[in-house]
Amino acid sequence: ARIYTSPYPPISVASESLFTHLFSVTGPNEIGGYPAAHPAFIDAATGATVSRALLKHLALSLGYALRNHPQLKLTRGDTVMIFSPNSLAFPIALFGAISGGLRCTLANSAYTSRELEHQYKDSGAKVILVAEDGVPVAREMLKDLGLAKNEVDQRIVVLGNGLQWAGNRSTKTTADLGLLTLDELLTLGTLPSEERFDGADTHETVLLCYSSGTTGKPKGVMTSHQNITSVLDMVKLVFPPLDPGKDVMLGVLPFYHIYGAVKLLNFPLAAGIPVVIQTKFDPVAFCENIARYRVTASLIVPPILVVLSRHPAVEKNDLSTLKILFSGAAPLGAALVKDQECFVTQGYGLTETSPTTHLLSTADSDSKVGSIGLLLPNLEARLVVDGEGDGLIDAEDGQPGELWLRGPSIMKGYLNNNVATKDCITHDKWFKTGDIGIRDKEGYYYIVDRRKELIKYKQCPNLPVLKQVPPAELESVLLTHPDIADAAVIGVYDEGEATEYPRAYVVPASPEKVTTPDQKRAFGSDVANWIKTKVAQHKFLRGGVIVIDVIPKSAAGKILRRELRELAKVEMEN
Ligand code: 4UW
Repeated sequence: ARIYTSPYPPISVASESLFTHLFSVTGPNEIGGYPAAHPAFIDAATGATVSRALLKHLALSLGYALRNHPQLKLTRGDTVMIFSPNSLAFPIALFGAISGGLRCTLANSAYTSRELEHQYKDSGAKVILVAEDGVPVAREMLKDLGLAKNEVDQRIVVLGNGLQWAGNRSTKTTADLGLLTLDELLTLGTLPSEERFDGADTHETVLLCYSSGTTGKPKGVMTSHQNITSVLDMVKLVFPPLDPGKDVMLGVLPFYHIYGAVKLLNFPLAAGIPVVIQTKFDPVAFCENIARYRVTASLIVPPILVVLSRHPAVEKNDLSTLKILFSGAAPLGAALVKDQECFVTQGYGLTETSPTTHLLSTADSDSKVGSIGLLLPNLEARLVVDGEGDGLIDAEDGQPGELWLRGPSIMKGYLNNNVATKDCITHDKWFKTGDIGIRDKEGYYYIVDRRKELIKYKQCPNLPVLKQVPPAELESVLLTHPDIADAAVIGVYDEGEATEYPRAYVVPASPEKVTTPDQKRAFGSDVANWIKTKVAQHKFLRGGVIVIDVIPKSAAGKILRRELRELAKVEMEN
């Protein structure tokens, strides 16, 4: 085998819990290596600020309530779900649960109750910490699970916006819904110290993000304390130098996705950098916040850059403090990068790799445009051409192969799903990313293609993240439509918007009624409208619904998506 190692010196892997790693007292008035009074999170809209010391205190208070409130009484290893858009309350909820030795499963804040139900059930969550707007969805979900009304209400904690805890204690932040609230829970007491995870305990799961992997149905990715503490130390070594006194990050990507959860909630805390929290992407607010808070760095996804590169707000605001934009989660076009005035560099990773495995350092961002950079310390990589048979074949230098990775930040596996885990982690611990990569002579990696079928959709301009749309899920919904006999979904790429759109090919149940182009168009738009009542916004069939005679399938019954993609290409060209 041709095994590539990282060019960086190895770091020593921590053997303490994530909470201890981030929040232990390291000196007089110092938490986690930086001044306790230093801001940790700032609410962009109001300027309300939570210091490192206050965050620790609030976390230990929530940890106390989750463990001791008579209605909750959670014990170590229990799972709590966080269902909220970005707000100051999010880090309090996350680190509160973690301080009490609990696992957190983070749910997409746009989920419908049907989508939420799968994750709630599969993760075995016992309590849902939910933003006020999400309460009806949470209630509906718990009711659908068969819980009685009083049981439903006992499982819910309303998060509010967290502002009350950032200085303004007189503001009541949540309506009275007859439910437990974060504000109330934070007043009950404080854990004397966080739950300890030492030595082998650090392999216990702390985070359960849901990722669709290759098969469509979202799976719980078991991320351990050690997965996260090692990735934090690995990234810190390679990340451009940050100055805790000066640098400020703007956090706009959703915290529920692994990219936001680790790189915006954990990493800046570990590096002593405050994060200004913006609830959702909007180009005007984004630029105004950079100017107002003298932001020096932000994490983005490629479609954000597309919006910024043609938006007047960029000229109207003083963005001179901004030094670096980090892009990730999807391919970044070189032309787009060369257009920008600040450094745009990229990272690569997956939910399953906690997430960052590659980073392009700012020094190389000009000469290696388009590269995801070098392999982070402590990681090994292979590029496998044929990973199916007994005799694995590794790609020659400079040739494409499926990227396999090994190291301390690879997930433990998928929750409740050994089959899927075995499919992607080999007996000798290699994780198969499903992405096709190339490594150049100097050790820089490039992602050229994706083996997997997931559609990565970016809803411009309001939601910044590239969301995963699993075709298999949309297909199964389409097949419940009485007038549809068969269906297949693929992503069609729109270069201008830097996003894929989900497109469905459908076979009508009564094809004789759908023959003229007008009938086909009408049938397609009826289906596209119908799907809007069934799934979250980001899964709408924005790439269109096309009537087709038969869905191409392999002998084994697998949809031949490649053929559909070819078809789509021809259709787009005409
Ligand atoms: N170029 C091309 C990229 C890239 C990419 C990811 O939703 P998930 O599971 O996870 C993510 C994680 C993104 C991320 C992690 C760490 C990091 O530092 C960073 O940038 C600063 C971003 O999106 O989807 C994983 C899939 O997303 C694709 C790839 O197909 C991968 O399997 N992907 N990053 N730079 N494609």
